Order: sequence, then C-alpha cells, then structure tokens
Amino acid sequence: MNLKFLIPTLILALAAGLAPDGAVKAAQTINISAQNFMFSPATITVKTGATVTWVNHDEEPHTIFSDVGLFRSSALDTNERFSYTFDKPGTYHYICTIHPRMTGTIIVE
Ligand SMILES: [Cu+2]
Repeated sequence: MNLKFLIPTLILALAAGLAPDGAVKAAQTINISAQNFMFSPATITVKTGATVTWVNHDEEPHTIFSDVGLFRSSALDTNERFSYTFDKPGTYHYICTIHPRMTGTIIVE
C-alpha cells in the first residue's frame, strides 16, 4: 500500500479512538466490598452514570437492597457480585436484608 494513503488512514483511526465519545464511554466503575459485615466504603460519591459493583468478601451471604426498591440483589455468596448503574443524581440508601445493620449510601452527583 502507498504510504501517502496509509499514514492519513492511521491518523484518522487514531483520532477516532480519542474522539469525545470515547470519553463518554469511560464512565466510572466503582467497587464496594461487603466484608466483616460492613460495606466499604459505606458512603461514596459518584458521578451520574457510574456503575457500582458490590462484591461479597465474607463467608456469609449478603444482599444489596435499596430502601426505596430501586435495586435489589439476590443473596450474594462469597465473591459474587451485583452491579447497578446510577442514571440520576440523588442520595441512595441500601441495606443488607439478612444483616440490616449493614447499611450504605451512594451519593450521585
Ligand atoms: Cu449481610
């Protein structure tokens, strides 16, 4: 292939990879662990559109249960995960229904 065509093609391909929509796709992914019967971090602030993933690091099952019914996981066994994407700003509280003293808050800005 002629280099005069190849180089502009490569530059265009590179530019496409750096386009603004690439930045949009780089949404936040946040991990929260359930460990020692606590959520950690218990309170976290994220950007709108962030996906939060909870991971159970305990030997006991835990659930992730929104107090307003926005999201609810099944009982997560050890190393199981549950994710939810927060599309709207607000303050979201959740508990583990098996151990209701386990509470957490997601603040979405
Ligand atoms: Cu629990």
